[in-house]
Formats: sequence, structure tokens, C-alpha cells
Amino acid sequence: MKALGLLIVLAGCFGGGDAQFPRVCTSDGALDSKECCPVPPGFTEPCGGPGRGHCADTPDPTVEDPAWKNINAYKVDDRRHWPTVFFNRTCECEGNFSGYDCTRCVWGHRGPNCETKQRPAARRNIRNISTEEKDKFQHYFDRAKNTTSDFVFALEFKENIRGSEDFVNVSVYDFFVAVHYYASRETMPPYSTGICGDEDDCYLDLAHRGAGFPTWHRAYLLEVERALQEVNGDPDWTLPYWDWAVAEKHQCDICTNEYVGANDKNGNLDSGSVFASWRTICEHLPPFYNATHRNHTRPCDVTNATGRLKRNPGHVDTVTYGESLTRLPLPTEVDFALRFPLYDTPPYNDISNCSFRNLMEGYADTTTGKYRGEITYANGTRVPEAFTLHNHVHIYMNGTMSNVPTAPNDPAFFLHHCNVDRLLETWIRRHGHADMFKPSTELGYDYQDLHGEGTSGGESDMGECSTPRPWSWGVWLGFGSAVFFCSFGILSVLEMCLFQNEASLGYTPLLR
Ligand SMILES: *[C@@H]1O[C@H](CO)[C@@H](O)[C@H](O)[C@H]1NC(C)=O
Ligand SMILES: *[C@@H]1O[C@H](CO)[C@@H](O)[C@H](O)[C@H]1NC(C)=O
Ligand SMILES: *[C@@H]1O[C@H](CO)[C@@H](O)[C@H](O)[C@H]1NC(C)=O
Ligand SMILES: *[C@@H]1O[C@H](CO)[C@@H](O)[C@H](O)[C@H]1NC(C)=O
Ligand SMILES: *[C@@H]1O[C@H](CO)[C@@H](O)[C@H](O)[C@H]1NC(C)=O
Ligand SMILES: *[C@@H]1O[C@H](CO)[C@@H](O)[C@H](O)[C@H]1NC(C)=O
Ligand SMILES: *[C@@H]1O[C@H](CO)[C@@H](O)[C@H](O)[C@H]1NC(C)=O
Ligand SMILES: *[C@@H]1O[C@H](CO)[C@@H](O)[C@H](O)[C@H]1NC(C)=O
Ligand SMILES: *[C@@H]1O[C@H](CO)[C@@H](O)[C@H](O)[C@H]1NC(C)=O
Ligand SMILES: *[C@@H]1O[C@H](CO)[C@@H](O)[C@H](O)[C@H]1NC(C)=O
Ligand SMILES: [Cu+2]
Repeated sequence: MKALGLLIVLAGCFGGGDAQFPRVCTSDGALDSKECCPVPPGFTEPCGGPGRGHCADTPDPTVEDPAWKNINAYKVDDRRHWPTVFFNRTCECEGNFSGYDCTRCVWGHRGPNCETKQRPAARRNIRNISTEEKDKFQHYFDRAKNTTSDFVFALEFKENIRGSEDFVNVSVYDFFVAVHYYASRETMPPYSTGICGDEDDCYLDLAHRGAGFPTWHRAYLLEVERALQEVNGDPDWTLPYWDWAVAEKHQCDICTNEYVGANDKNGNLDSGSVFASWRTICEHLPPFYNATHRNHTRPCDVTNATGRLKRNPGHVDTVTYGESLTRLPLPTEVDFALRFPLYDTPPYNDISNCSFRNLMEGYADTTTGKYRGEITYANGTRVPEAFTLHNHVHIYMNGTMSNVPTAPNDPAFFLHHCNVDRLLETWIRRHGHADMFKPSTELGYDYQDLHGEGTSGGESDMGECSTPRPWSWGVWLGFGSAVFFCSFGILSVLEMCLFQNEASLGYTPLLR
């Protein structure tokens, strides 16, 4: 069951696009037979043959989440029976091999037979890398933006796919933008049973507002990092991180042409930035099929650019968001979140209280530890909804980064999320949760430094969540239910099974 669960989660993550598949598997023949078992270059058998991989039936995991039982759209969502809605035979890799054709190694492994465990490569603070490394950062991303990916994207949902002609090329970079978009925003099936327009009926986010948020993005970054290494022929390159909690004057200190680009007062990037010429994708709401059938939508057309990058750090609307969003989160807020020993708490979404995950993701107040929605008092005083840490940074950037589903269009996204992952790693090591999550060193990477390394003290204040007694058993309840749900395949909680030690990440047939 656990393996099945992982399949769902990982497939939901990376296979889960509007059908993004290896180009070799989108020929009419492969689509008809529902078989994606390529013969790798230089081999004679599908999936490489004995010792490397073989073609095997792919079980239909049928993802069910009680939270979605009333969401009609999900009943016909391609992701529900992923990937068997497209392919029911895929490569099952052996040993430490992985990838859709078993030519890659599972994360953290190297060598011709993937037999060697790799020495963890340090992800470095972008503010502390050489000029040459900064240049690499820009040009590596730029090359990914204009190199065609081995994966193609569908322009239609499964229901309407006629054949290979419905799949289009996409750049290595935009592939990842679209994957993130589909996982989080593109939710309308071809025949929704409800009218889209009511947000709740359309919003089926597999990557945010839930227990899977930190680990989904961890896996995502690993894939992005690998793709950048491959496209630039530099297997030792690592993603840098942006430690926004210690940014100069608590403002965007990477918003210069040396890093992600300077901007003017209208939020347009400076022409001296490498990224000024970039075009975004998927920024428009999915179009309805036509004016009368508003419950029909089309997937994002990845070939149709939607605009340029926008960024205007700190220039947020303070009435909507509050004054604190005009600067970056403070180190004390990070310290606060890292104290919470519970990974997540029921109901495992944006209203979870006293949850490390929800604090880190940013729906919980960093003084109380609790979810805080917008409040309007009788006297008219309005307290904005809490957007903290991860969410805070997205909104603060005021532009492409501020709409989470399409935020990866901005390369700053990866520097931001790399730091979020660094904070996850800090938490895993601090609270001794390596039994629950694979530490990054097992996945082949490490961080130059973790948050607050070498410091201690002040560990006791957990705001309103401090009340010690209920949570002493709550800890066990939290983990106990995680294990329970992992075993019984309930998705929203199950996503946190990702990176559990006993679970292999080499399972997703279509990508790794
Ligand atoms: C896989 O799909 C093909 C094509 O629809 C079908 O003929 C076959 O029975 C399916 N196999 C399994 C194991 O479901
Ligand atoms: C897989 O990697 C491990 C090291 O993590 C190694 O001990 C093992 O022998 C490898 N397996 C194969 C089949 O190469
Ligand atoms: C930053 O880089 C310098 C020089 O490369 C190095 O001496 C220093 O230790 C680095 N700082 C950290 C925190 O690693
Ligand atoms: C898509 O990319 C592949 C590989 O670069 C290329 O062979 C193919 O012609 C491209 N297809 C289109 C429609 O551009
Ligand atoms: C889609 O919308 C049309 C027009 O509003 C309606 O007649 C039809 O029943 C809807 N289809 C579904 C599956 O809900
Ligand atoms: C809209 O699409 C539906 C379903 O394909 C079709 O029946 C209807 O005639 C279309 N309406 C218009 C105005 O094109
Ligand atoms: C590109 O997207 C815009 C806005 O959604 C749309 O109006 C236009 O028709 C699209 N162009 C193509 C070629 O699909
Ligand atoms: C979270 O805490 C608030 C304030 O104490 C409480 O009103 C709310 O019911 C709690 N929510 C959950 C899901 O426990
Ligand atoms: C409005 O009411 C809230 C809650 O009672 C209080 O905290 C706030 O200070 C009041 N604001 C004004 C302007 O009176
Ligand atoms: C950016 O800031 C402007 C003005 O401060 C505000 O109106 C707008 O909503 C903000 N945009 C985003 C995407 O946050
Ligand atoms: Cu995200």
C-alpha cells in the first residue's frame, strides 16, 4: 500500500501535468496501447532489460481524498487515476536505476550502475557565491528556458486527446512551470459536474495547503536541479538558496541584475537583466470552451506566452495585506516556526493550528502558531489574513511570484523555495525526524549552513500552542495518524509519506 501511495504522490507531482510525458511515449501507437516502456538509446530491450529495468503493469492507484468528496470536478480529473488514465504499462527500474526508461539513478546515487552513494553537494547561499557562480546561475537558467525538454505537454485533457498531435514541445524550464501549475491550479476537467467560478469547486491543489507542501516542493526542486545539471552538462552544480530572513534591511537584496534582476517602479525588469526577455506561461485563468459551456475549460497552452516577469518587492497593498508584508519575514519568525515539533495537525490544510508545516507554508500567525483568517471588528477595524514565511515572501515580491500556481515563471521562485527546503531540513535535523523523512544527505545534497546553526535557547515559546499537556500525546497522534493514513492511502495526509526512510523515491515510473 505504501508503494502505491508513493506512486500517487510522485505521479501527482511530476507525472501529474496536463499529461506531460516523455516525447517517445506520445506517439499514436504508444497512446493507443497505453504503454510507455521505451528502449533506451544504446540498448535493445524496453527499459534496458534485466538488471536495469523491465516493462510492468502500472496499478491504478485511484486517489481519493475525503476533503474532495463533494468536489465534482475531481470525479473527472485526469489526476485521479494517474497515470493509468494515460499509461497502464511503464518501466519498473531495478537496483538504483530510475527514470522513465531506467537510464537515470535514484537521487543521491552516481556511477555507470548507480552503485555509488554520492557525496552530498552543498547548496549555497546565493549572497555568498563567486561572481562566476552568479553568472552560472543566470546562464544555466537561461539555457533551460530555451532548450527543448524531452517531455511534451498535452493541449487537451485525456477525454479530448486524439493523438500525438495534441502534444506540444516545451522548454526544460517551462516544463517545470507547467507541472507546478497543473498540480496546484489547473483543476477543471473537461466535463465538470459543477460550475467553475465557485473557487471551492475548482481548487484541487496537490502541492499547497496541505501536509505534502514541504515534501512536494523538495521533490520538485530535486527534479529542477537535475534538469539544470543535465541541460548545462554540469552534474555537480547545485541550486543556490536565498536566505530572505537575513536580507539587507529586510528588503529584496537579490533584486539586482547581479542576481534575479532589478525592476522599475512599475514592476518591469531592468533591460540589463538576463531575465528581462523571459516570457511567462499559464498566467491566464484556464479559458472556458465557449461562452455557454462555462464548465468546460482547456488546459494551459504552454506554447502561448502570457507576459513578462513582473516584480515590485515590498509594494503590496497594505490595506489588504498589512504593513508587515512591505518587508521580508524576520529571523524571529523563522525561529518560532522551527520550534514546533509536530510536522502537521488535523485537518492538514491551511487552517491547521500548531503545525510546523502550516507555519512554514504561511497560513499560521508567527506569534500564536494558529491559523488566522481575516477579521473585521464591529468598529470597522480590519485585521488581514495571516500570510507568513513562505506565503509572505511570495506576496512581498508583488508580481509574478505573488500568484503561487504560476510563481515558478520567476527564477526567484527557486531561490526562495530552496530556502524553504533548507528550513525543512533544519527542522528535520533539529527534531530528530530522520526516521520520518529522508535527510537531504540521503538524497545527494546538503546546505552550506542551516538556519540558526550553532545557536540554541529560546526554544520554549510556542505561543498559544505552548500548553504542554495536550500536545505530549498529540505528538504521537500526529505521527500515528500519518503512518495510518500512509498505509491506507488517503491523499492529503499521505503526501507526507514522501521521503519516509523506508519508502523508495525510485518508484515513479514516468520520471524517475
Ligand atoms: C491497459 O490499457 C489497454 C488499452 O486500453 C488495455 O487493452 C489493457 O487491458 C490495459 N491493461 C491493464 C492491465 O489494465
Ligand atoms: C544501491 O546503492 C547502495 C548505496 O546507497 C549500494 O549499497 C547498493 O549496492 C546499490 N545497489 C545496486 C544494485 O547497485
Ligand atoms: C562565504 O564565502 C566565503 C568565501 O567564499 C567563506 O570564507 C565564508 O565562510 C562563507 N560564509 C559562510 C557562511 O559559509
Ligand atoms: C519538438 O522537439 C523535438 C526535439 O527537439 C523535435 O524533433 C521536433 O521536431 C519538435 N516538434 C515541433 C512540432 O517543433
Ligand atoms: C455544463 O454546462 C451546461 C450549460 O450550463 C449544462 O447544460 C451542462 O449540463 C453542464 N455539464 C455538466 C457535466 O455539468
Ligand atoms: C459550446 O460547446 C458545447 C459543447 O461542445 C456545444 O454544444 C455548444 O454548441 C457550444 N456553444 C457555442 C456557442 O459554441
Ligand atoms: C493565447 O492566449 C490568449 C489569451 O488567453 C488567447 O486570446 C489567444 O487566442 C491564444 N493564442 C493562441 C494561438 O492560442
Ligand atoms: C485553531 O485555533 C483557533 C483559536 O484558538 C480555534 O478557534 C480553531 O477552532 C482552531 N482550529 C482547529 C482546526 O483546531
Ligand atoms: C476595534 O476593535 C478591536 C477589537 O475589539 C480593537 O482591538 C481595536 O483597537 C478597535 N479599533 C479602534 C480604532 O477602535
Ligand atoms: C502590487 O502592489 C500594488 C500596489 O501597491 C497592488 O495594488 C497590487 O495588488 C500588488 N500586486 C500583487 C500581485 O501583489
Ligand atoms: Cu508551490
